[in-house]
Amino acid sequence: MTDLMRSLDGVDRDVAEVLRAEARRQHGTLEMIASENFVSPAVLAAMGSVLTNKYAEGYPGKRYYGGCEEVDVAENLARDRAKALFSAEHANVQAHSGSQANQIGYFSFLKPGDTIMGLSLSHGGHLTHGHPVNFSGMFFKVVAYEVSRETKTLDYDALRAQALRERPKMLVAGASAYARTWDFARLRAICDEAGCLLMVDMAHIAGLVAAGLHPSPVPYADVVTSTTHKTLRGPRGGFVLAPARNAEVVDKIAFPGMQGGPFMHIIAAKAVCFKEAAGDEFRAYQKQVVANAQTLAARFVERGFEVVSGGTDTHLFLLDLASKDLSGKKAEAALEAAGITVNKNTVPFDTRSPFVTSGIRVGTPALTTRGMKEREMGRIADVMATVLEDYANEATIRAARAQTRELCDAFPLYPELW
Ligand code: DSN
Repeated sequence: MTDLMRSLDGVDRDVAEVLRAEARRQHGTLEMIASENFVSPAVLAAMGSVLTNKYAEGYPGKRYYGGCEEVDVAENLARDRAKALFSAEHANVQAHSGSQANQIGYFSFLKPGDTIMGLSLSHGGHLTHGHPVNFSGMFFKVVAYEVSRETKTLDYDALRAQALRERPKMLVAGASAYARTWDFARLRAICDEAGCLLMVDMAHIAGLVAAGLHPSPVPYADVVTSTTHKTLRGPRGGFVLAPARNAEVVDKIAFPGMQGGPFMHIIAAKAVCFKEAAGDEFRAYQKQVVANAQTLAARFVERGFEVVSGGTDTHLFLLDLASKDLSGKKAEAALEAAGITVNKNTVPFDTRSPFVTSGIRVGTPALTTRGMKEREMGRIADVMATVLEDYANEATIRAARAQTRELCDAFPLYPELW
């Protein structure tokens, strides 16, 4: 047990037990939610640090509070490392989350009532890209683009025609459930033709971009937003990158426009994450993430499942279970009982509601962090396929659970925290 856990135990055994139980759950299940990952002990240490005590509204060297000399060092490290990692002219590392990074991106350039054009949530987009129940859909007029019915991939010609017809003020690229490579150069050309701004939310693919395994949006976008906790494997939080010409407006909208005091402990942890992401080990990790996703997807295809768009270039893919007469909701529950955590997800042109869905989203960043490789992916795909084909059979689920437990024990996670 760590010293910090010992002191928590002394004060609040209830919460200490939640932390231990969650560490045991994370160890004992196969985490395949595409947006989740396991941070390093170094990132965890920075998050659970005395930097949480410090108010530091403003920016390094220009704060509204005294005593900021140490946290200034942390924020400068985070900013400089983010800029170097992504070859960006400017980085703002204060966004508390991906949603707030997107708020900063929008309000740096738009006024309420302006039109944005984003990928429909049910086609892989994100709530904050213009969904009616989200601030983005409440503040802005929204034109949603979709993937092609035939290929389930982006149709850039259709997207261009739509942008020229609708003339949005900003095109939003990026997704939370799209498995294929984005052509940012093409999007830039479309935006130039349509006279609109380009914002890229690279939250899902940030780790791949950092490792050079997905084209970077930085040379093309007016603003790039991201989280730090998905493929990038850092603390829960956000950041914004921009060309120098947009640095001032982005910083002003981040603070005082959108947020108050930055989370300095999280900013320090972001600095650690950016340092880790610049190393050779991280690049090898990201290559394995993609190889693992491709191995899993290929095995599902072999087993007769429909992988949306036929495969993946990234860390995730969608399984369309409609032909198996199975909803995403049932699939998620059956897999959970077998020790595999995924999320139900709509598939493009889904006929079921978002609470039921026809698909599940499958991702490999977390399993790859545990050290699992192609061999384990083949085994996991077989376990999953067997569960999905026989989800009502308790004996099948029990046998699958035994296999997933064995796999988990072979790749221990945070053993010092249980
Ligand atoms: N909800 C996250 C995801 O799971 O992709 C994105 O914010």
